[in-house]
Amino acid sequence: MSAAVPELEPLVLDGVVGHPAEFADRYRREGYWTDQTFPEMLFETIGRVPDDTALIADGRRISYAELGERVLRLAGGFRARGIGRGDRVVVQLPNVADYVPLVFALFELGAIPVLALAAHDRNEIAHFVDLAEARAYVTVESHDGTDLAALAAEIGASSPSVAHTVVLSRAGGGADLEELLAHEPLAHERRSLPSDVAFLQLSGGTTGTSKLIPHTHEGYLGSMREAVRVGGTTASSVQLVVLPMPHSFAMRSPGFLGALHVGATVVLAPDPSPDTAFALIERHRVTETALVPPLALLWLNSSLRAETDLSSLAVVRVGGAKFGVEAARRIRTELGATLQQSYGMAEGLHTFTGLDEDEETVTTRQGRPTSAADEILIVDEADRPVPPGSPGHLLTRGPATVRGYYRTPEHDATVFTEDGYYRVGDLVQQDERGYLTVVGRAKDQINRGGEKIAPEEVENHLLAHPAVHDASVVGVPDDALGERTKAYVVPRPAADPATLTLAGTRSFLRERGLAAYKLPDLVEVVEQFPSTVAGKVSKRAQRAKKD
Ligand code: J2J
Repeated sequence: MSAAVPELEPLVLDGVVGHPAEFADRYRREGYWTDQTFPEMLFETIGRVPDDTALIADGRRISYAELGERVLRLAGGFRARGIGRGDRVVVQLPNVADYVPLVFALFELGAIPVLALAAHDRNEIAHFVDLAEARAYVTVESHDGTDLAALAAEIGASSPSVAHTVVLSRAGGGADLEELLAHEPLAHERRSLPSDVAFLQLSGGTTGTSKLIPHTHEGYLGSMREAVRVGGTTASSVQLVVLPMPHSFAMRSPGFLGALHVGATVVLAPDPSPDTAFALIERHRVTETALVPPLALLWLNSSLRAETDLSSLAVVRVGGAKFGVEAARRIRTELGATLQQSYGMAEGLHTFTGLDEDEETVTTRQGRPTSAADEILIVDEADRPVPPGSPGHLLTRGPATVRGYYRTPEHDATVFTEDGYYRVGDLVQQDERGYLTVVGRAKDQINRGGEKIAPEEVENHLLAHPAVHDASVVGVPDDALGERTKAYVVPRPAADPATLTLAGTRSFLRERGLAAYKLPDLVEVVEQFPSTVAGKVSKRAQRAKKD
């Protein structure tokens, strides 16, 4: 008889605010949270459909059994490097085949991946490494011209916490990965509890530095299962992932986690262009995908549509930013697919329109919450409920939504109410059936075609420019992206404003290690900023000003 596995104690991670016991009990009792961890979810599927295709990426086809084998080998490799339960590991990868096995290897160990975007640069990565006191950093040689191998070397040498770096070659693979794979595979067993923090997800953010969101196994898998239910993903689905995999829309709405949960096939697109995506859809008979509105428009307007067989595409989910009604109608008429709008936030709540809904609802609403336990309040400036159907600020709490960010108690005090509601920062209205329409945004955040930018972060960097006296960054309307980024700068008295060109400003920010998607699209040098009656910078006036 084998020795009994000792009972695990809950993981203690400082700087994490959990759900109060009465709420956690309710979510478990009502079945939203179950007794399952991420690796247990995956290995359950592997046990059910070992020979089915789990992943198609980089020209490779990986079965569920092979995926499991790879996860356990990589877990053996990480363990040999001393990575274990509770250790934070910054993972910064594009959509490559080894994304899923690497992240699940860390889950298997109970280690906590910090899921960065491939588009991030030195500034963001250094911040995540410091904040999370990461023990390891996993990345690729380079991405979109950013030399990440050099960054890994720099971080490996300078960070007091980072003991290991793993650098994949540009399209995945490479010597570091082979080294990890060379170890004895671990046996799959419970090394973390469903109530443990499983990973740290990025928040779009509104303030100077990005926040990390601590999601537990039970909370995140719960929200994924609800999305699978309303999204209709089944074992015969073939899901194309075009959005960055660390994004919560791509991950759990229902995302690749939902697909792995039901035993579907996940196809990874190395880039979201119609060229690449349409060929994959035709070749692998893709049935579902998730897009941000500018991508949906790009696909709709592509001449390649006529030349490719997209008839397998049954469901197209669109979210991340407001999708216009006219474009929304075209998903059915021109792509021949059912549109499922989704509104959500990495902090937790996600909403969907139903698959068999009437045209009016599907094209004008952003969906309704997935579970009856998701609590929604729509309030005025003083937190008083607005009359039903009127627009107001969205507050929410529930089984999917966290109660605080990682290690930011002061910030939490401003964005969570005393009752634990998250102040989303969006203006919404709700119809009598519970459907939400997003009508505006109250938070200081730019939504550049689904990519979220905290103006304050960019402003802080601009203020370090020797010729800048003051800076204000806003989102201005843009036909293709919804919004693009405009920086207003007031030069220093003796400065030569000629240094403050768009190109000059962008290269200055780039040299400071800021991700490319956060760079301003427009720069305007002004003598002073417009002000509100209260004497603050009027960002509203700056947003409305014509070029
Ligand atoms: C208008 N604004 C939207 C929509 C998000 C599913 C879907 C999206 C996200 C996401 C997500 C919008 N219409 N349909 O995590 O699981 C804006 C809002 C929101 C912010 C959150 C998911 N869908 N938004 O986009 O954390 O302003 O999550 O508060 O990236 O995007 O952004 P993010």
